[in-house]
Amino acid sequence: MSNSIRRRKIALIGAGQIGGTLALLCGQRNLGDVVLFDVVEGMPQGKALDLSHLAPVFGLDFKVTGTNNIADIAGADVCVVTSGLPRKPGMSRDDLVKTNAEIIKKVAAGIKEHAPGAFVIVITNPLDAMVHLMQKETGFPTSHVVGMAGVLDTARYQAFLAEELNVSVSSVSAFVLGGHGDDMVPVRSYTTCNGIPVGNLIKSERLDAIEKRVRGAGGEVVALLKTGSAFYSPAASAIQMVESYLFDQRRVLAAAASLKGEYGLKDLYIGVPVIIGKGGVEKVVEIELTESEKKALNESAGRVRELLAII
Ligand code: TXD
Repeated sequence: MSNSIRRRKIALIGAGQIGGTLALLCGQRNLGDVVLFDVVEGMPQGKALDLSHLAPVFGLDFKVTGTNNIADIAGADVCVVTSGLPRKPGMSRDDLVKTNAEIIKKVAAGIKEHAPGAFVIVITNPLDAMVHLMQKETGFPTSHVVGMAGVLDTARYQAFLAEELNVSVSSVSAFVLGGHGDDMVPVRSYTTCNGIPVGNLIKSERLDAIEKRVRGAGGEVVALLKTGSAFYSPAASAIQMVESYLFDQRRVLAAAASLKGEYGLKDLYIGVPVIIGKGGVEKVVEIELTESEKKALNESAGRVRELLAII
């Protein structure tokens, strides 16, 4: 019986801006072999070939293939789904719902057929509705279908706070919960600078402005790029979730998870603190929220339900 560890297989469904960046990060962090799938003829194959030329430069021995055949994801341990259209300036994430819902249904059928044991991380917007749809369409356990947004929104909150305090980003611990939309909930009461509550360090009106910028950070990048949305930070955020699963790290991360009564919400995917380990989303962590935070989370849940009604 060989005791060598089987190399993991990571399927990236969507080989666009985020998908391509994910492939690079998977290689750089030696997470396993990568399959890039996309419907655009030749594009995933071109990115895979380019990445195979990068490998020797950094001494990376990861196999990366590009394909237009969904069957090539067979046996993937992890599927990261970015398939769909990104926003253009002036568009809301919600404007994507109908188009991307159809794409997610197609992708879900492919994952269900070819990678039934995979841990599925959905990135496609509008995130909370798309991850809910992915779980319904695949029928996978809710532990194995999760949405990436909270890690990104939390990182944006950390970045702005670290800049404000002129400290290392590693000294800021934060949480952003709720839907991945303008109503997301930066949880100030659990946000600290090395254990010191940020409310003790930054004036309330400055924190209000920073939290408003967090809610609008995606749109700020879209307005500057004009031809797409953020991709480096979303990719990095998803990699943190992939690693927590593959290496059974049991990190506590903000992620769009299925609620079954936690926070008074059920049959809904929304951003909450979760523990991700080898069992996928192993636990939803319930934290005490202030009355205003509870109200904001419920309002955010209401927005997600409105999106689900459209689908
Ligand atoms: O935090 C978050 N969750 C968000 C998510 C952060 C940033 C971006 N957010 C959303 O991710 C964005 O609004 C989009 O819905 C997705 C992907 O963003 P990306 O910037 O990677 O978009 P691209 O570059 O357009 O890539 C999408 C690819 C593109 O190459 C299409 O050809 C492909 O998706 N696509 C498909 N792939 C597979 N299968 C099907 N059916 C398909 N349809 C399109």
